[in-house]
This record gives sequence, C-alpha cells and structure tokens, in this order.
Amino acid sequence: MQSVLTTAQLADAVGVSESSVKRWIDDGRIAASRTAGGHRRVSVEEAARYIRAAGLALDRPERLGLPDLSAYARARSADADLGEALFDSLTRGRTAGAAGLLQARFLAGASVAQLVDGPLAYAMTRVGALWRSSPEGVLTEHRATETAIQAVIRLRALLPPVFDGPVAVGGAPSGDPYVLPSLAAAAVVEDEGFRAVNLGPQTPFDTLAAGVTAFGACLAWVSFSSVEDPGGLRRDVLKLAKRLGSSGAVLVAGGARVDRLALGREKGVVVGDAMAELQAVARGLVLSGRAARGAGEAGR
Ligand code: B12
Repeated sequence: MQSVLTTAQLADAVGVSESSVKRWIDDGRIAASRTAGGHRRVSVEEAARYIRAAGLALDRPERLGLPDLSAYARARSADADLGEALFDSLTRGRTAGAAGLLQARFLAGASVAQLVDGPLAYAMTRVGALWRSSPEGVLTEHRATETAIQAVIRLRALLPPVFDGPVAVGGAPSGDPYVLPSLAAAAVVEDEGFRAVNLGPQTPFDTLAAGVTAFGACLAWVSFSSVEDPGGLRRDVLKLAKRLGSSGAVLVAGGARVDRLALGREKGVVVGDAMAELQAVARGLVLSGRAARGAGEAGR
C-alpha cells in the first residue's frame, strides 16, 4: 500500500481539480506534510478520513494506491447485496475482493461496526452452514475464515494511526479458538480512536487483566464464541469485571455464545449482542471524558 498521495492523485481519486485539493489543505481541512521541495503530501489514512467526513464519492479509486480497492473497483461497479458479494469473495479465497469491498464501503461512510455486524456476520453465517450441504464445506470454511481475517487486517490499515489515544485491550477466553470476532472488535474500537491491543484467542483472564494494567486501558472486551463450562466462565468473568472496575476500566462482553453465561445486569460488565454496542461504549467513554490516555507503548 502506498502511504502518501500527491495532490494530483487525491484530486483524480475524488474527481475534483488539483487546486481544490490544495485549497482544502491550505484551509486546514486536510492534514498534509511537505516534501523538501515544498510539495503537499497527504497520507492515505488522512485521505480516507476526509473522503468519509466530506461524503465524497470515488471517481477513480485506483488513484488512492490501495491495491485491494483497485482490484475490487475493476471487478464490479455496485453490489446490490453486500453480504452475498462478500460471501462470494470469501468462499473463493479472494482476499483482494473481500478487502476491497470492505474498504469501498468504509470510504463510502460505513463504520467498521456496521461492516462487521452487517455483511461480515452475514457472510460468515452462510460460511458456517456450508458443512451441512457439501463434503468440501469444512475446507471452504477454513479458507474463507482465513480470507476474512486478512480482509479485516487490510481494512484496519485504512484507520488513522492513534499515537496517544485511549487504550482498549481484549481477546477471547481460554479454550476459545476463534480469531475473527476479537480481531473485528479491535478494528471497531480503533475506528473510535482507541489504540487496540488484541490479545487474540485463548487469552487467560489473568493475562487480559495484566494487559489492562500494563497499557493503562480504560476499556476491555471479551468475545465468547466457544463456551464449554458456562458456570465457571461466568464466575471468572464477574471476578475479572471486579478487578478491572477497581482499576477504572469498563468490561464489554459479547460474541455468539455470550448468552450462555447468563450475564444480566451484573455490576461492571456491559453485555452486547453486536459490535454496535462495543462501538457505543467506546464512543461514550470518549464523549464523557472517561477515556483516559493509556500508559506506555500500546502498539499501532
Ligand atoms: C470460523 C468458524 C470456526 C473456526 C474458527 C477458526 C478461527 N481461527 O477463528 C473453527 C474451525 C475453529 C470452528 C470450529 C468449530 N465450530 Co465453528 N464456526 C465458525 C463460523 C463459520 C464463523 C465464526 C466467525 O468468525 N464469525 C464472524 C464474527 C465476526 O461474527 P460472530 O462471531 O457471529 O460475532 C457477532 C456478534 O456475536 C458480535 N460479537 C462478536 N464478538 C463480540 C465481542 C463484543 C465485546 C461484542 C459487544 C460483540 C461481539 O459481533 C459479531 C457481528 O455481529 C461460525 C458461523 C457463524 N454463524 O458465525 C461457525 C459456528 C460458530 N461453529 C459451529 C460449530 C458447530 C463448530 C464446531 C463444534 C465444529 C466441529 N464439529 O468441530 C467447532 C467447535 C470449536 C470450539 N472449540 O468451539 C457452529 C456453532 C453452533 C452452536 N450453536 O454452537 C457455528 C454457528 C456454525 C454452524 N452454523 O453450525 N468454527
């Protein structure tokens, strides 16, 4: 991926004159750097931010230098059904098609949470049903999951880097091998301006709590997709919530199997069915001023 754009490239991408782009920069609407020779340069993440904020349509997406987006734009013009289009790319193992689709919708204004709760969850649900209908279903499922993981990683590359924002730490519990839900949760909080530390699948709660302390996180997420011992896990989650609460961090629990823990209105745990709820908690922490900046180097 190209990391900086010239004013001509950005102008071509959104179908305006180069002088308009220069004016947006000089007005302070777009952050830019200057080359030694004084030419304006815009990072791809900043271009993406402005395109979304100003609601600009992409005229020549290939000029943004994002290979996945270019491949996607060449292959199709408009998808009536995003979830079906994503399912198609995932089951064919087409990472560029899947990543480009997510990037195109993100640039058109969709939030990461909307993309995960919408087309991604739809496509993965369909992927999960394949084993019933065909003997190759499991093969397709494994490849599609890896393709989806790569696509979400490439979508994260479009999010502006956060150097001193609040930190969120999360993962899936011990015994839970699922990669994609926690990875998607990390992208959702990054979209809200957090530095995300995704500890991934099979993360003991002690490790998660240690991560919250080490990085000074004000938000933690746990995604439950596999729950063998609901009673034990429920006790452990409530203990974790208490521990995090005393360090001032909010715990959000979600995932396809979180209902098995029967968490009601327990103190210290926010339970969410969808990524929209994680997004809302993250946003609320920022708006209320409770989103403290983290300690040390949290990544990104
Ligand atoms: C990929 C996958 C696997 C992979 C995971 C690989 C990997 N490296 O990640 C592997 C191969 C390991 C696997 C194994 C199994 N799987 Co599986 N798997 C799936 C599949 C296809 C996709 C899961 C996924 O990533 N979804 C994408 C994420 C983004 O969506 P989501 O998990 O639904 O989460 C949504 C919400 O819950 C929420 N959310 C998620 N996390 C969080 C966190 C927070 C904080 C919040 C607020 C919200 C939130 O946001 C998401 C979008 O709305 C699902 C199908 C499905 N319906 O999802 C089956 C599925 C979950 N698996 C299933 C089964 C049966 C199994 C196996 C038992 C198969 C077997 N016989 O071995 C094993 C069990 C493994 C185990 N230990 O639990 C069933 C579960 C049925 C049930 N009722 O329990 C499903 C539903 C498929 C099916 N239709 O039969 N699986």
